[in-house]
Amino acid sequence: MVRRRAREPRLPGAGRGGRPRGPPAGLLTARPGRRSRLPPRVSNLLLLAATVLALLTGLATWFVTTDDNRWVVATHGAVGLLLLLLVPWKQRVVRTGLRRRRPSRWLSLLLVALVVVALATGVLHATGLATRAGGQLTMWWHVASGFAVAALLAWHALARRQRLRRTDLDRRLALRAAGLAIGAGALWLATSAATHALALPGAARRPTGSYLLARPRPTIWLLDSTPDRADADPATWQVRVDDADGSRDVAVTALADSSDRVRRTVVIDCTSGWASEQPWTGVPLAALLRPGPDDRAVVVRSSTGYTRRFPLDRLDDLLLATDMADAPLDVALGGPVRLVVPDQRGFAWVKWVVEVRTDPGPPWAQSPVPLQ
Ligand code: HEM
Ligand SMILES: Nc1nc2c(c(=O)[nH]1)N[C@H]1C(S)=C(S)[C@@H](COP(=O)(O)O)O[C@H]1N2
Ligand SMILES: [Mo]
Repeated sequence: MVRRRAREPRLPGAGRGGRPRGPPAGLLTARPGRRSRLPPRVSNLLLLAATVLALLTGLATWFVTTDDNRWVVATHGAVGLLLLLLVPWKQRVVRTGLRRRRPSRWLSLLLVALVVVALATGVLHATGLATRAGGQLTMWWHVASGFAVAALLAWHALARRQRLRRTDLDRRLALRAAGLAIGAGALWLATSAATHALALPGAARRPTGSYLLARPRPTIWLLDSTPDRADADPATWQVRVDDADGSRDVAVTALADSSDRVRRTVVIDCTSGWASEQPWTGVPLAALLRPGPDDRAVVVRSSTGYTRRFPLDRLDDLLLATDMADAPLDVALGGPVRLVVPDQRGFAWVKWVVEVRTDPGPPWAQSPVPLQ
C-alpha cells in the first residue's frame, strides 16, 4: 500500500488533515476522459469497513433462529458479496504495495487468500454447490476462515494504518458507497434467484442458512471433548440439582422413570451450517427446580465444564433429555443426558449435563458465545 502521507511536505496553514484547503483531491487528480478514481486510502478504508461489517453480521447470524430474523442472514450474505465488488479497487493498491517487498507482505497475501476462502466457502454453502470439504462442513471452514481474517485484519490495519482526510468525505464517496450497497444487494438477489431457479440444494436452507440433516451431527464447540464412552454410563450418571430446597443428586435412571417426562419435537441448529428436527424426551427443568425469591437465572453445566445460563422464565421450555427419536442418547450426542433449548442455536444445548442450579445473577452474565 502506498504511504503517501509520510512523504508529503507539511504546508503552512495545513490543518491536521495535512492538506491545504482548496479543491478536493479528485478534481486535481482526475484524468480527463476517465472516471475519477477514489484515492487508495479511501478504497482501503472502504474495504476494511466492509470486511468488519461482514464479520459482525456473520456473528449476528448466530443469534438468528426464526423466520422473522432471516434478513440478518441475508444482510450478511450481501455484505459478504460486497467484498467481491471491492476487489478490482484493491488490485492497484496491492500491486503497488508488493513492489515495496516488505517482509510482512506474505502475511498480507495470506490475508487476501483467507478472504478469498471466506468468500468462496460462503457462496458454496449458500448455493449448496459444495456443503462439505475436507471432513468438515463448508460452513465450518467459512467461520474458521472468517475468524482468521479478523485476526490478520487487525494486524494489517494497524501495521498499514491510514488516516482519511477531511476532503475524502465528499459527495463522490457517498455516491460510491450508495452504489456499492445497491450492487451488493443486487448480487445477493441474483445468487438467491439463481439458487432457486436452478433448484440447487441451497434453495432448501433454513432461515439461519443451515441444511436439515436426518440426524444431528456430533459437534464440539471449540476445544471441548467428548467424554469416554465408559464414563458416560446411564446406569450411574447423576445430575446435581441445587435450588431453594438445597442440593441433591438426581440419577439419570430416575429421570428416565419420571412421571414428568414429555416428548417434544424441536430443531437443533448448529452454527456450523447443519440442523436437525428430532423428537426429544426428558424432564422440563420446571419439574426439577424450585427457584428462591432472589434467583434470576438457571445455570446448566456439563461434565466437561461447558456451562450456559438461561432466564428463569425458560424453565418450562428447557428439557433435560435422555432420549432422542425414542432411543437413549448416544454419548456423541450428549448422552446420558443433555439440554434441549428451543429457539437457541446448538451451542446452548449443553451436552453431558452434571449440574443444574438456580442462581441470583442475571441470565445475561455470560459470554454471548461459549469460550470453551
Ligand atoms: C471476511 C469475512 C467474511 C466474508 C467475506 C463472508 C462472506 C460470505 C458470503 C459471500 C456468503 C454467501 C452469501 C450468498 O451467496 O448468499 C456468506 C454466507 C454466510 N456467512 Fe459469511 N463471510 C464472512 C465471515 C463470516 C463469519 C465470521 C460468520 C459467522 C460467525 C459467517 C456466517 C455466514 C453464514 C451463516 C452464511 C450463510 C448465509 C446463507 O446461507 O444465506 N460469515 N458469507
Ligand atoms: N458440553 C458440551 N456441550 C455442547 C457442545 C460442546 O462442545 N460441549 N457443543 C455444542 C454445539 S456447538 C452444538 S451444535 C451441539 C451439538 O450437538 P450434537 O453433538 O448432539 O449434534 O451441542 C452443544 N453442546
Ligand atoms: Mo454448534
